[in-house]
Formats: sequence, C-alpha cells, structure tokens
Amino acid sequence: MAKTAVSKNVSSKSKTNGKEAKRSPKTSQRNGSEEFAVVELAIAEYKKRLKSQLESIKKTDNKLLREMLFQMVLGRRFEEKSAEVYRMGKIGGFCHLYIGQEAIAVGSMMALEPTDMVITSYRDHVQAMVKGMTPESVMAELYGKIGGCVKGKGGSMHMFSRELEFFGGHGIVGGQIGVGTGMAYAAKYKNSGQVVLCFFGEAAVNQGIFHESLNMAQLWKLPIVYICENNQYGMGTSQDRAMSTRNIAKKADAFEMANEFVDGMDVMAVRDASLRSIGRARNESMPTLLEVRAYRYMGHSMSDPGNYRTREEIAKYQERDPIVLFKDSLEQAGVLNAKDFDQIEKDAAEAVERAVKFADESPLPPESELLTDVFA
Ligand SMILES: Cc1ncc(C[n+]2csc(CCOP(=O)(O)OP(=O)(O)O)c2C)c(N)n1
Ligand SMILES: [Mg+2]
Repeated sequence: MAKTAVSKNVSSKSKTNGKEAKRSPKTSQRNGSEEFAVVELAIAEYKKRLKSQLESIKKTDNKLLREMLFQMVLGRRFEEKSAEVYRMGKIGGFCHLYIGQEAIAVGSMMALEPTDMVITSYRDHVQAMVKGMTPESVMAELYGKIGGCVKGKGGSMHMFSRELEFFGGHGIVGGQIGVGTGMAYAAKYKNSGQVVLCFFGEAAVNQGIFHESLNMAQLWKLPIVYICENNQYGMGTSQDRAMSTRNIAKKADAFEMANEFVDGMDVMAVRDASLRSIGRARNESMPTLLEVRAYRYMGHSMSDPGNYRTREEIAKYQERDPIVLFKDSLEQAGVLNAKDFDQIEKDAAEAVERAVKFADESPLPPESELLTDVFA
C-alpha cells in the first residue's frame, strides 16, 4: 500500500516531554510552558529545514512565489478589515477568521489545477479567495448584500461558487468530510481527472464522519486529500482536553492511508506535502491525510472573549508568523526585496479597500430573491 512516512516535523508529545509516552491524566493536562516548549522545538526544526526549503524555493517559479506571498498578505489584511467592519456592525451573525492559518490555504490550494474541487468548514473566506473568488464578492457576502457570491444568502460561513469548483463553507463540524468524499467518488465515477481538497479542523476528527469517510476513501481509492487544519483549539477547548492522542496524521494508519504531519507555518512545507498528495490523488487515485499544524491568532469567532488562553501563548506562536517566515525566506533566496514587499502590501490594502467599497455600495437582496435558490 502506498504510504509516506510521517515527517520529522514537531508532531508528537513524546518529543517535548519524555513522560508523554506513559500518559496519565495529570500529564494529559499540559500547561502553557509545555506548549511553549513545542514552539521552541518547532523553531529548531524549522532552522534545520531552512536549507531544503530554500532549495524548494529555487525550484519554484518566482512569479508563483510572489503570488503566494500576495495571497497570504491579502488574506491577512482582508480578515483584519472584516474584524473592523464587523465591530462597526456592517457584518452580522457568525464570523470566523483565518488569521495565522494563511499558509495552509495558500500552500495547498495553489498546488491545484483550476478544475480541481475544494470544500471546507465555516472558516472559509481565505480559501474562497485563493480559489479565485474576488475579495469584492466575499466581502459583499459577509455584508449579506446582493453582490455576494451567493447573493448575500449564505453569509460568512457559506461561501460557494459552482463555476470555481468551490463547494463551501459548511457549518456542521465534520459535515464537509462526508460531502467531500462524495465529491471525490463522483470525480472517480465520471473519470473527470479532478482532485478534491477537503479541509476541516482538528476538532472534527473526533466525529464519526471522519473515520467513516477515510475508510471509504481508502477502500474505494478516491482522489482526495484530507487536510486537517490543526489550529489547536475547537472553540474554547484545546486539543489536549478533547483528544486522547495528539498525533492526528497517524489516525490514517488505521485505514492504511498515506499521511503526513506538516508545519502549517511554513508555506513551502505545505506546498511540498500538497504536491505529493495531489500527485498521488491524480496519478494513482489514492487518498492522503495531511495534518497541518498552525495556530489561530483570533478568537474562534468574533464573539469569543478568549478566556481559555493567555496573551503570552498567542504571542509565542506569533513568533513563527507564516507571512514573516515566507517573506524572510524569499528575501534570502533573492526572490524578493523590501520594495517588492511594500508593493505587495499596497496592492493587498487597495484590493481590500475596493472590496469594502463594493460591499458598502451593493444593495441588499430585493424581496423577489426571498424564495429563490433556497431549500427548505
Ligand atoms: C456537529 C457540530 N457540533 C458542534 C458544533 C459547534 N461548533 C462549531 S465550531 C466548533 C469547533 C470546531 O473546531 P475545529 O474543528 O477545530 O475547527 P476550527 O474552528 O478550529 O477551525 C464547534 C464545536 C457544530 N457546528 N457542529
Ligand atoms: Mg481547531
């Protein structure tokens, strides 16, 4: 059975704490300093990987590399602006931001062909834009305006575009894992050559649908890459308090499915693992589980007071900011200079301003739209 080794990146507790192998209720309640130890290890691991990362950068087209950085910066600035206009009351309802996780969407999705399919959870604004949706249509959707990608009827959690092969935006935790598996089944049945990227959070892994879907995908040899975005929290509950084992990638071993742990702060590591997995899906019609570990800087949603973690913990993870790491590497590789980065920032800021202006000016859906495109 095709299987890749779990990478040597920081993935298991045993590397941070010798006692972890014999877990007791006491050691499973890890405190902040142990978490920080993981960050230190991640920094050390990253330093070791820098040389091979620079080699990957040199093998990649410069235009694509700059576009990857642009998409990450655009995603960050777009989400910051969304928070700002949310607080002004321009966006209502739920709003889950992606800040800190940009390398996952960009590293994986920019390794796809445009005809490939993507499905994700409610934390979907950046994925939608990386798939090709304009910032205007995403922002107008957040506002609930007619200019939004689904005419303002979906809102933050339900970005969708049939033309762009972007299948949402799902609010039921883990629900998209079953739907994504069905999409991969359809691609295989129709022999369309498409690959599916199916994103979900680490808390979704505790749902039965994850295990049922992986079993079927491996059994039926489906062209899908499951991407677990491990941002370490499901609402206010840390992974350690909800999951008996930290190692999510290894869960795929139960189905003899290929799997890898990936440093989600390193966009090139995400890209390399995604290229391997997408290639396996396209050429061998075999699935992969990627556990991509990052950190959610903001609250679960805009209404989260964040009492379950400290500012110090957040600041510690921000030391490995994915945008800063990538920018530094591109500068080191001679792909980017400070002036180029200023231009990227300027272009992203302008794109976000245009999106807000469009959303501000877009009308609310008219009454005639009340019963169209709605299933009830
Ligand atoms: C089936 C189901 N159970 C509970 C919820 C409430 N809920 C919404 S988000 C969430 C946490 C999910 O965390 P994770 O999967 O790690 O994704 P993240 O929000 O971190 O991206 C929960 C429990 C839900 N939407 N659906
Ligand atoms: Mg999570």
